[in-house]
Amino acid sequence: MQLVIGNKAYSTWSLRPWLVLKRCGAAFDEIVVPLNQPDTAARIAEHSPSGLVPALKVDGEVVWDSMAIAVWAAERYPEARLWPTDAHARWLARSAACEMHGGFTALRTVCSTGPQHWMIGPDRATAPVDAGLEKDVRRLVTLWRELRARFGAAGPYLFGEWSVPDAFFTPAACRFRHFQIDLAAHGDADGAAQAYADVLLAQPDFLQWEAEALADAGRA
Ligand SMILES: N[C@@H](CCC(=O)N[C@@H](CS)C(=O)NCC(=O)O)C(=O)O
Repeated sequence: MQLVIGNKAYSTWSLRPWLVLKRCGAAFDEIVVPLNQPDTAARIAEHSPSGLVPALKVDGEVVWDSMAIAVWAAERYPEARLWPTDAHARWLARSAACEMHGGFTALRTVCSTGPQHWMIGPDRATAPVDAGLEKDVRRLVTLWRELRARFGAAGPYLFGEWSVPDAFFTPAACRFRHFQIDLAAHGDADGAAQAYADVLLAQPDFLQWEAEALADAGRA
């Protein structure tokens, strides 16, 4: 089984299924395609029908798109409990992960970096907080606070134990940290959303990704 990903310093989409597969204890090799290079598109096209990474090569098929890989993994590794076991929690976990997967365009465009910079590691920057970014940050803060308050009793993650939404929200936590977004200024009155973001950024698999990203980028 091979996971085709972009280089770890840049590819937040690749981070998500990588975290999911790690959580499953899956044995997989990485095929890393450096992004922002003249031959990037051609190299991705060797593996992925969509022309995008991530893609998972398994059992003679290619499963592409980060969410499709997470869904595949939940089927293949049911013992990993990638979605919450409680039905109501599971419905909302899927809604939250899909909302992140398909939305938050302002967050992803305003809080974005050029090819010489990345959101992993100690670098910090600022972003202009326009109306679109304000709306996205406030929505994420609200969502995280509500789900943590309702389902978070069993652990520090969004639904208590780690589940797929945590993979999909880890890049948002990276953006908040890198661009120094003060969640308290966007509705996080008692710091519950910030505490959740901190948990995502301290998760051991994420720390491994971050260390490898910095090493790849010559910053270790
Ligand atoms: N919806 C896709 C988005 C994937 C995506 O946009 N990947 C970017 C890299 S992070 C990509 O492959 N870009 C092509 C390129 O850089 O040439 C997913 O969830 O997997």
